[in-house]
Amino acid sequence: MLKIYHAKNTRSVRIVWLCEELGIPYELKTLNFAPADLQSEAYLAVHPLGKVPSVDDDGLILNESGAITQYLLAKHGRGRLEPKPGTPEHGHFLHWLHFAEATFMVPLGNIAQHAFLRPEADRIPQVAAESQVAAKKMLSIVDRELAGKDFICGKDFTAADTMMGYSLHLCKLFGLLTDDYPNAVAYFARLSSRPGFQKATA
Ligand SMILES: N[C@@H](CCC(=O)N[C@@H](CS)C(=O)NCC(=O)O)C(=O)O
Repeated sequence: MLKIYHAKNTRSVRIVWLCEELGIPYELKTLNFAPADLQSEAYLAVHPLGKVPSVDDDGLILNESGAITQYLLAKHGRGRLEPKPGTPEHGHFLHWLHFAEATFMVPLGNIAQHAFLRPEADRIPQVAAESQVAAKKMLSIVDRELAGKDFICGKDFTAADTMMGYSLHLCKLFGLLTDDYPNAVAYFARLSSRPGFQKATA
């Protein structure tokens, strides 16, 4: 059975949520978000940098939330949660799936490090401040994209939403998801009411 290496409120939320949406059976390997677990010899054999998520699918070990998402869709999706590959709609879907991690998570990761995670002496306030500005700019872009839409790719919920939903979950935790972004606020309310999201963030 698929094993998911998960820590609370981390990017592994995306994978647990996707499995819930697709009905993929999985075994959760829950780690504490702390060096004792992430940097243990046993976990470094699964992820050489000691990050989450990772999955072990009958011996195939994968890291990277976007790659795991695409792998699980290809293996179990049967056309669900993505537009037909090769169509313009699929190109759009891939754009938002990857934007959620490759672009949006850059300032959000810096805010996490420089406002919360690092010991106070190691935080650089300017990095946190500049990252807030960058994250707000990205939120504006997402907000504009969502005008008149229920989900990031249109009327249908897709795996781009499980990727993006985690980024917005962090925005909410960091106090960035304000009424300045009404479409994003409504979208996140739609996403976070889904049972799969609730199970993944419990
Ligand atoms: N690009 C990777 C990023 C993975 C990542 O940075 N995960 C964070 C948790 S959200 C982590 O494990 N950080 C622990 C550390 O850097 O020590 C992905 O999308 O899976």
